[in-house]
Amino acid sequence: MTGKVSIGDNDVLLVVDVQNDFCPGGRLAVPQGDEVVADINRIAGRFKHVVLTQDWHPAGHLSFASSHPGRQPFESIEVAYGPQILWPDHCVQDTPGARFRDDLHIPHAGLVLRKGFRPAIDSYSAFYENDRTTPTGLGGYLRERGLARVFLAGLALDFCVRYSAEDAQREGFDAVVIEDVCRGIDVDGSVAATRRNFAALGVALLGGDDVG
Ligand code: VGL
Ligand code: ZN
Repeated sequence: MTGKVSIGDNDVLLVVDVQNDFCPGGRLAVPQGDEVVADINRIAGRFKHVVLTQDWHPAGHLSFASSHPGRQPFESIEVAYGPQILWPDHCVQDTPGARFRDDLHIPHAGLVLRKGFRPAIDSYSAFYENDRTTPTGLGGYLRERGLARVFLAGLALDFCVRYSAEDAQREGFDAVVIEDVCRGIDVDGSVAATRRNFAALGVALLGGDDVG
């Protein structure tokens, strides 16, 4: 997708996990994660409909390496629903790291969707948890609101943005990732895998300057 895209009443901006722990100084810092905040604020101003997602784990969450003695962050293990990457403790409910960045300023956002709050299931996608069957309810919300095209921005490109965009597309929405307002973690080639999957599924990529 190139050139100016005009944003209308059936479009929604999904702002993914712009939280302290995913920015420099945080527990699971995404390199340059803080750089996207000002641009996201600006782009959000173009949208009538904005949804914020918030990674929101209980202490001792299954996705934390610290919950698995002898395991290290960024290793992968098998859990009940399949492979799961282990992370440093991050976005623990009601801690400063789980808060949105102070400079994120989108007062007109209509929904804050929390995810990853079940102790034994991680959730990268804003639509389905990592067991790939537990819905968050976001699909129903968007459909009921008549929102058809889902633009995505935020952190991390290769995890929560990726899985949210893929699920949006699979659920029959048109997913558009605004690539320059995302940053990736890149675990074992996950950024390259993200680009391959976007191409295979028809997830569109766009620059922030193209959002008119
Ligand atoms: C995320 C890893 C673990 C993300 C969340 O927001 O991309 N990544 N939890
Ligand atoms: Zn998480």
